[in-house]
Amino acid sequence: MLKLIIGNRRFSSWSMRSWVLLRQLGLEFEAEQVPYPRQDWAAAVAAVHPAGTVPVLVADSLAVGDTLAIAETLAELFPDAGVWPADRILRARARSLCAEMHASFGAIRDECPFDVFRSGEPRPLSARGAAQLLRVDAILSAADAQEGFLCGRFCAADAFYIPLALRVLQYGLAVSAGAHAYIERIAALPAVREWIAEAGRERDWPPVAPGGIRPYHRALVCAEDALRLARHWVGCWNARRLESVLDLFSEEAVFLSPKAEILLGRARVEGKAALRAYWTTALEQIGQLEFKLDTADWDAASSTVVVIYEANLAGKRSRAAERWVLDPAGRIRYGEAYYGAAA
Ligand SMILES: N[C@@H](CCC(=O)N[C@@H](CS)C(=O)NCC(=O)O)C(=O)O
Repeated sequence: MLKLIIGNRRFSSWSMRSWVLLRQLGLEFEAEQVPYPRQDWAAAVAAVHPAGTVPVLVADSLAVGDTLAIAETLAELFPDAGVWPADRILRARARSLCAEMHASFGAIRDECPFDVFRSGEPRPLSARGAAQLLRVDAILSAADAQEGFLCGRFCAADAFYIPLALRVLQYGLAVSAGAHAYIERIAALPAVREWIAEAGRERDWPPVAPGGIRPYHRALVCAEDALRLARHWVGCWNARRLESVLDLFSEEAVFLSPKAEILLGRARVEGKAALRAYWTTALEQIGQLEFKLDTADWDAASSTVVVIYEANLAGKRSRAAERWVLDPAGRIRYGEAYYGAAA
C-alpha cells in the first residue's frame, strides 16, 4: 500500500498537492501525518526522507520526496491513472505548468501563506506579487472550456495550482471572471472538499467552505487568529450583541474585572449565566459603549490572547486591555479586564 507523509492540512500546501492528486485520481493510499507543532518535526520528516520536507511518497522500499518527483513516480506506477494527459501536447503543457508552479510565484506565496481557514479578508499584494497574480490569472482562466481543467481532464497540473487558486479566496485577491470560474470548480472537487473537511477535524475546527466565514470556536494557532478574534469581539460589543460575546466564552468561564467590583461588589464573575446577568445590567447602566481595537497578540505556550484597545464607556475614554486564556476548543475559560490611563 502506498503511503503519503503529509504535514498539517491547514497549512501544508505542498502536501495538499500530492494528496489531492492521489485522491482525485482514485489511487489507493494511506496518509500519515507529521503534525505541527512538534519539537522533533524536522527530525521525524528527515527520518523518512533526508530533504526534510513534506510530502513524501513511500512505496515499498522507495521514499520519494518533492511533489514533482512524486507526480512522476505515480505516473510510472500507474500509467493509466491520468497523472499526465495522454495527449503529447497537453502532457508537455501540464509538465511545464507544474514546473512553473514549483519554481515561481514566490511573492504571492510569501505574502499570502496558505491557510485553509482564512476568511477572504483582502490583503494588498506588493508590485511583484501583483505581477505574479496576472500570470496566475492567465493560467487559470485558460482552463479548458469544455472539460473545465487546465490541460483537458483533471491531472497533476490542476493539483499543483489548487493551493494557489484557494489563496485567491483566502486573501480576497482580485482575478478575472474566467479565473474565478476555474477556482470555484476546483474548490468544489470532492478531494479538495475532503481535504478541507479533514483540516477542520485535525484541531476540532468546524468544517468551512473555502472563502467562507471563519468560525471563531476553535483553537488559535497564530497572531493573525488572535487579531481576528479580537476584531470579532470588538464588533460584537459595539453592536451590543451580548449573546455573540458570550458565545466566545465557555460555560464555566471565570471573568475578573474592576468594573464588576463596582457594579456587583465583587470582581470575580463565575459561569456564563452570571456573566450574562452582569453584562446585561452593565449595558443598561452604561448607555454609551464604544471599543476601538489597538492590537492583539497570542502566546501559543499558554493559549493566551492579549487584546489592547480603547474603551469609551458612558463617554469616559480609557486605555484598556483584556487577557483571555482559551480552552482546547478555542473558547475563553478565563478572562481578565484591565483599565489604564485616560485616552
Ligand atoms: N519542493 C518541495 C517543497 C516542499 C515543502 O517546502 N514543504 C513544506 C510544507 S508545505 C515543508 O516541508 N516545510 C518544512 C521545511 O521546509 O522545513 C515539494 O515540491 O514537495
